[in-house]
Amino acid sequence: MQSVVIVRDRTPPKAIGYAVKEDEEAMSKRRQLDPMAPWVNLSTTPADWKAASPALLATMLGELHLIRAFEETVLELAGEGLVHGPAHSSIGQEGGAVGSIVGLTTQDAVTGSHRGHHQFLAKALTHVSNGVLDPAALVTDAVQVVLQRTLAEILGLAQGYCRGRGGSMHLQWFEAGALGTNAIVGGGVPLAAGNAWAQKHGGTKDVTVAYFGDGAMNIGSVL
Ligand SMILES: Cc1ncc(C[n+]2csc(CCOP(=O)(O)OP(=O)(O)O)c2C)c(N)n1
Repeated sequence: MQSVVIVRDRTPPKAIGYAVKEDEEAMSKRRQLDPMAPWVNLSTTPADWKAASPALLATMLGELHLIRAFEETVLELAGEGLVHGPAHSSIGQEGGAVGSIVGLTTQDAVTGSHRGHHQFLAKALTHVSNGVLDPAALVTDAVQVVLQRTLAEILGLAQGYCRGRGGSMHLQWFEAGALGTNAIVGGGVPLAAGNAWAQKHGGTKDVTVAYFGDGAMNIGSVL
């Protein structure tokens, strides 16, 4: 798929209703921009849903519920003034994180930026559950530890994955393949590229997934 990105394009002066000379008009040039890396849009089909195993769908539903409840709790605590630092909630974006992470192995890696609770949790939960959750008994001991340590990190407490020194924007657990979120818009992309390079040159088939918001699109480290 070809995608065209028009950056801060201006409406041609004529179109907004005042006269310009021919040479002024000639100053406006258009050049088609095509990303060097292939971009694809991935969407599901009815056949995908038919082929998806009930166990996979149950696991996805379980992760979605856990992350949603977690984010609601973070917002509640932030509202009470108990988060001493930022709380960049990812509420409403759980689906993208779970859908893209549930199929990853522990050796696969993820990076994120300032808004990454959902990606971090999806990776950590997939790691401790080996990608299988039972919605009827969601909070196993291992899941409880992930939720508690992640919340502790956001609250700046010592139980956190980074001993509470990172907070909401710095969630990292190497053992789970969560290489780290960080405060730089688009900042996870070069880290992911470096890790993917190492994976490739290590002869593995592992992948690294980087997440970024639309605000990061024109940051130099992303495109
Ligand atoms: C390099 C850099 N520039 C500016 C900021 C300040 N900043 C923090 S969040 C943000 C908006 C990011 O938008 P987007 O990437 O779309 O993510 P969203 O917050 O909308 O999920 C900006 C500009 C920053 N953290 N890093």
